[in-house]
Amino acid sequence: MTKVITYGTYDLFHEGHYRLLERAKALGDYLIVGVTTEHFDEARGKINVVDPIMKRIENVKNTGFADMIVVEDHEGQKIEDIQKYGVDIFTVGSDWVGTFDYLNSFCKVVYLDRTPNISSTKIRKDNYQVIRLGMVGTGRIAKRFVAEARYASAMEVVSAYNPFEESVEEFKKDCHDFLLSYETKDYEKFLAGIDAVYIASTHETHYDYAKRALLAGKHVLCEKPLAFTKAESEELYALAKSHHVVLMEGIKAAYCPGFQQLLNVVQSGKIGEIRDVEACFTRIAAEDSRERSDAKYGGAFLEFGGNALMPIIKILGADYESVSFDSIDNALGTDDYTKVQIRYKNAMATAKTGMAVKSEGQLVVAGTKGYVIAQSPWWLTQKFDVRYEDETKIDHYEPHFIGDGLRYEINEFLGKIRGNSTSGYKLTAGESIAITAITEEFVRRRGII
Ligand code: C2G
Repeated sequence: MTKVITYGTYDLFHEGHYRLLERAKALGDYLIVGVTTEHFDEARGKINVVDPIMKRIENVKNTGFADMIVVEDHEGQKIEDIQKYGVDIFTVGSDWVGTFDYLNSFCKVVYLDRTPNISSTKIRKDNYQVIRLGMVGTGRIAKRFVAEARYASAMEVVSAYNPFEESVEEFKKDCHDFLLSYETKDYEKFLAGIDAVYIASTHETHYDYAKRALLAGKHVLCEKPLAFTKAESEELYALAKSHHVVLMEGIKAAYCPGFQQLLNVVQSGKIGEIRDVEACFTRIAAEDSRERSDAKYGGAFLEFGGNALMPIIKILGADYESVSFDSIDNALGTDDYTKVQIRYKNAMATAKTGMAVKSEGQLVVAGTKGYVIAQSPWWLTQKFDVRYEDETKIDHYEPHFIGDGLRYEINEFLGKIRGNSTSGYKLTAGESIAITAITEEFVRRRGII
């Protein structure tokens, strides 16, 4: 009996998949099909998969070609499977020619011609209306956004808005290949040409730009801080709801797979009950940078508070008893360093932010049985440990991570727009509002508003 094996994601099952399986089966007597897990796909850079694994397995099963279905969840598994199941032929589509030649030492490798003009990517593009996205602000982060947006399925960055023409000119030099139009005067005109907006302008402008976009029926992905008051934040989420559009606060770490895994570990009971969360986010910005020289809206807390507060609110919730701030200010009166202390009934938390102070960007979650530590930069959560009283016992996690993290945030935004991920559990409206409530305490105490 000749045993054949093939692997794939089989997302949005199509004729190309069907024909591949049909020919794979014809190569022998017994066909094994490996279907990838979401986790494995994410690790190999496929972050746009739509169908859940059970549906993808069901679709393969329904072809009637597979005698056995296995789940592929890690690199190196192909060799294991080939040996375990005594496979004679490994086959895959011709888009992979060369990649799997190394399997020749274990069995025969056959590349089958790929069916032309059909792919999951194409179906996603055809089925989904391409989201036309406009960016507000053309600074550093906008540049990063454009670069990462290339990995998004069926989304195009089509325009940018910035009332400061010099900034637009500067930006054009770097990104003219990608952007079609620039608007420096009429925000409503800019909104008319897009479906969604990414707001990456200065802090104090976020609320107004977001509100006008929501009122115009546009989806909004807004950099932190979303707003300066809880009431404004609530108003924005209510507007998004009543206009049936998505509003998401761009706190990147919340959408990174490693951070989600860290939360799962924390919530699994492994480190017992949580008693302390400490998160730090610092950067030494140039003295003449906006972040340091804007006497009103500059400073460490307004820049990084959202990042450092996010894990605290995610882990300990919004039901705290008190919050206090302590800052070291510069000559302009903005904070170079701010520590936020939050007291809960049975836990406490510290968020440290620095704009002219450098410290270890770590996240430590302390529990009654052990602690989780994600070393710098914790917000990308590429590595973290669980440690215990017994220092010889360490559980090390190294979740897969690609790019600079923004692509996960963009992908979540698109998923929500298309209704594939509606729960928004990664950062809920309630959590985002709770972060704004603490920001409000800060800006009120310092007389910023
Ligand atoms: N395929 C094809 N014709 C198409 C599209 C896909 O023959 N028009 C083939 C692919 O070459 C692959 C199979 O269908 O053999 C499944 O395709 P995907 O779901 O895209 O999976 P892929 O990323 O190719 O997974 O471990 C996973 C494997 O390495 C390949």
